[in-house]
Amino acid sequence: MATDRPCGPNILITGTPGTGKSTLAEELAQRASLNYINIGDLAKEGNLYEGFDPQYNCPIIDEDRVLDELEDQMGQGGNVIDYHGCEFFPERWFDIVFVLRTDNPILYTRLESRGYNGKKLEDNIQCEIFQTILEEARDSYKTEIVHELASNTPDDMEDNLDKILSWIEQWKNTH
Ligand code: DAT
Repeated sequence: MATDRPCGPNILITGTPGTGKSTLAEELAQRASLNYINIGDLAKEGNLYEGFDPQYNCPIIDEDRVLDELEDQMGQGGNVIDYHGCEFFPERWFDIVFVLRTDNPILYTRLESRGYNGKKLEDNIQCEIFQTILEEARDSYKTEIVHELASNTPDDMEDNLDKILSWIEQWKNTH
């Protein structure tokens, strides 16, 4: 993680797994010179886990320790956070929240090619059908800072990058 932190907004990129969060957030952070933070990777590197979920065959993130780990850095701004959930972060952390959305057949293919199958695949597809993450974001942050972005095609990705980069420029002009 970078120690020489740039000033700038804190941006949350969230959405169902496979919607394109990491691809978008990494590219965004690079183009805007912000810090990219993938919560899954952070937990893995710091072993910030509190157990194991046998149903999904994956470790359970210790949310309190993740928050402690990030508090100082978030206070300084200039971070792009990438995570498939959003309700456990403090509301004050984020200047803007983007929820990526992908049409079901496209998401299904992406998750299948990632090796998801059975319940894990079905649950993630259901999560997108019921727009669970979008609802979670709207419940957790002021509605005016929550934006839904289509993430089906490479053109969508470029459009989304352009939109977010121009929002960052505006933010910088007013802060
Ligand atoms: P996430 O971080 O949400 O799990 P990802 O960034 O790993 O998703 O993307 C999953 C796959 O989909 C990966 O192969 C890249 C591809 N992808 C992501 N966004 C896309 C888009 N807008 N158009 C086409 N492919 C996309």
